[in-house]
Amino acid sequence: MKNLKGIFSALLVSFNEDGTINEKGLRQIIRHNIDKMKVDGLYVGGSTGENFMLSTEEKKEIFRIAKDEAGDAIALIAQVGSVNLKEAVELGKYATELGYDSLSAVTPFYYKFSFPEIKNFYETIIRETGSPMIVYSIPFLTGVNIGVAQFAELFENPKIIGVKFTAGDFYLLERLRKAFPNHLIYAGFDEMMLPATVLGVDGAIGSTFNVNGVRARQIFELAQQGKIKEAFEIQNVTNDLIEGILGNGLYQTIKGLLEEEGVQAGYCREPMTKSLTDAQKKVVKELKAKFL
Ligand code: HMN
Repeated sequence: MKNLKGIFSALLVSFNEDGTINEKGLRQIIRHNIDKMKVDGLYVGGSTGENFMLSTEEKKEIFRIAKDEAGDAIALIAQVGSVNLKEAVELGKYATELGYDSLSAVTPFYYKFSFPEIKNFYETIIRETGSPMIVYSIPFLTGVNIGVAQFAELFENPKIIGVKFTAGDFYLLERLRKAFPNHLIYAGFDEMMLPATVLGVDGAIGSTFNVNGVRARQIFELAQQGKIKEAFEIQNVTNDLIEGILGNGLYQTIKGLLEEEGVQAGYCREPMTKSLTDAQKKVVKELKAKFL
């Protein structure tokens, strides 16, 4: 298994206007991340990949294209979580056969699953695939909160190697770091990367790294070296960019910025708004001029 620490872009997917996958564009996004953003790895099939709006076959196609384009150049994590456990297992087997370095799965959502049900969800995917697993915890979208005691239960399974922590609860993050010094913890909010790094995360997984990966690495490495003032300055610039992105439509704007960089990032998938208005395109140009 590759080193799974460091900076991981949550991979965007390029779609054509009719919603089909634009393979050429997807390959260009992957190359941009490897060649220009110099990321350590890709998180494939996450929220940023518009994953929860796709069919099983489309998810597989994206896993296949990403592995084919990236090869062994960087680490690859496949997000296979779904409320359909059978689908999660099928995707997990597929990504494992392709040679992904780890699986990850969002906590099952929509229904109010009990913790034993959530635990069984992870145990089943691991048993069926034999792959390592990173829990994807994103309470603000799933409504699922996992505390220290529950993580301790999950981590009893040696195949559960870490957590992608997309939350702003820094008390919980500090408690997790202290309780589990040997598990991988990833920061999931790019705008809070500096405080998360100070608290000792092993890496970060972010959507904005597709266009801001170089600054993200600087924040991460400076903070690890204790150069907080320098890291803070770069986080400030980064957050000016992120504020602009969030105010203009998250994934559409990152795609717009990639298009400005010559990458065919394409459309978003409905029910998300497919593309930017002229006024939003103007904001993209301003963000590009200021931050890229
Ligand atoms: C994913 O699954 O793709 C991840 O959630 C990526 C990452 O955690 C992003 N979260 C979401 O988009 C929900 C963040 O990078 C986020 O986009 C960024 O911090 C802006 O808020």
